[in-house]
Amino acid sequence: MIEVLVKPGDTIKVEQSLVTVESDKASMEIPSSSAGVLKELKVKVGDKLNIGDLIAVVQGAASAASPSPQPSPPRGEGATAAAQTSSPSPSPAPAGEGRGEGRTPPTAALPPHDPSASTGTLPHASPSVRKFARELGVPLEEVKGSGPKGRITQEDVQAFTKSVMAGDTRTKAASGKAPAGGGGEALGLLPWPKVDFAKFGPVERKPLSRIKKISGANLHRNWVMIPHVTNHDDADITELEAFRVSTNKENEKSGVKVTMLGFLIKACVAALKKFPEFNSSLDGEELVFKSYYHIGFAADTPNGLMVPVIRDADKKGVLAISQEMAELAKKAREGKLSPAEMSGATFTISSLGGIGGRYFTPIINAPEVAILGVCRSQTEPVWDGKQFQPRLMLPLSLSWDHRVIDGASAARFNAYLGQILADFRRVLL
Ligand code: CAO
Repeated sequence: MIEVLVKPGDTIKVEQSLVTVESDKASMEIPSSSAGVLKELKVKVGDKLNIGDLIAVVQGAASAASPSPQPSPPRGEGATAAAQTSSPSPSPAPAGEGRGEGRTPPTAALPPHDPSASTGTLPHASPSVRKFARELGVPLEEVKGSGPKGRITQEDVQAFTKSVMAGDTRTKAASGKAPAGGGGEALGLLPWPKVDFAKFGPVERKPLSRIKKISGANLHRNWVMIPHVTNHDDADITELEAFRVSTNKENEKSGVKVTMLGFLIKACVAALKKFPEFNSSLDGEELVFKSYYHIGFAADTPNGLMVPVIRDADKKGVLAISQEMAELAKKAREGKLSPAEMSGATFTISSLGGIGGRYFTPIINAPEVAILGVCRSQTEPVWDGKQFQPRLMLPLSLSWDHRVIDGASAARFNAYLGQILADFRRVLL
């Protein structure tokens, strides 16, 4: 068995492929003979399967009228494995799901499966045709079957592909109905390559976390829709770091620790005030300038990236900002942030300073128009006109929306930010 296509908790349809098996001559998918919620998988990648082996336990099962379907011959020949779902099972059932009470309901009395019915069932096609369609990125539910009872054949899939390539047919995805973060067909791109990774070595499949799914879709949209440019610069934070260290010593008892990010938030507010277009949003052909300064900061959590927001950062001191940041970062890591605590940002900072690196190209958090990426500071030789001086330099990477901001403004923003970080008294001016 080389691939598992379902997981416990999935709602399974009749004829839906459960696993892929491979013999030395061909690979093929094994379809489910029952519909219902998948309770338990009885097999794992690497197992050897024989005809009649139990693959999965399906609860609330409604099965096809025919006994467990034998898979159609694969492309290639000599299939050696077949399998069945929770219907007649030679294998021991799990505790509480044995053949007596508590077992998944028998399926024989349920109405026969009508393959031509469109509701609740997959398009009528053999596993090998479904695999073929998946490799090409063809949405089978949009293909008209020419076989008996509307069965979709390999020729139907080929004809559909030709028709799409010739521009005679548009897939639903290409008509703008693609799910967020879905295939590239909507952009007229080739389908995503479908690779059987297990052919090249052992693999493990894990579902994306909920946060990764949500943030991924947002990042993808922002990256595709915003013309990004990133300016890199360095700020001399030698004095500021010394001040930070002494502040932390003085405040040791208060329990509030100030990191460079606290100063950066404050410094960015000053730069946003001087360059208001960085604190704006694009709305059609208008720019919305905001008179408030809510700063988002990217927080790395076990479940993925989150962006809590420090509200009214212009009205708060660095100590208060640092304390709030620590609380919000803790909440983010515990998955306890409320939507309100993650909304309304006018500008975002993504700091990898605690981790490392030199520069990167952060993706703008729409509908904001700029984001500052910060990496780890390091002591570097800086020429002062007479000699090299050891200075602590902070790498800055500012990504900005070229529809709203020009390169010159971005360079000025970074330069001003650098001046503030080099001498924080400028914030008072
Ligand atoms: N240069 C050198 N050291 C730095 C630094 C910098 N720019 N920024 C932070 N540090 C140091 C801190 O001083 C601290 O040192 P000590 O432990 O010796 O006191 C250490 O690095 C850890 O800092 P921190 O990361 O805990 O605190 P922070 O305020 O800098 O950042 C937070 C807080 C929540 C932003 C951070 O923990 C985090 O999650 N960063 C990742 C953000 C991210 O994933 N961005 C990528 C987004 S795109 O995928």
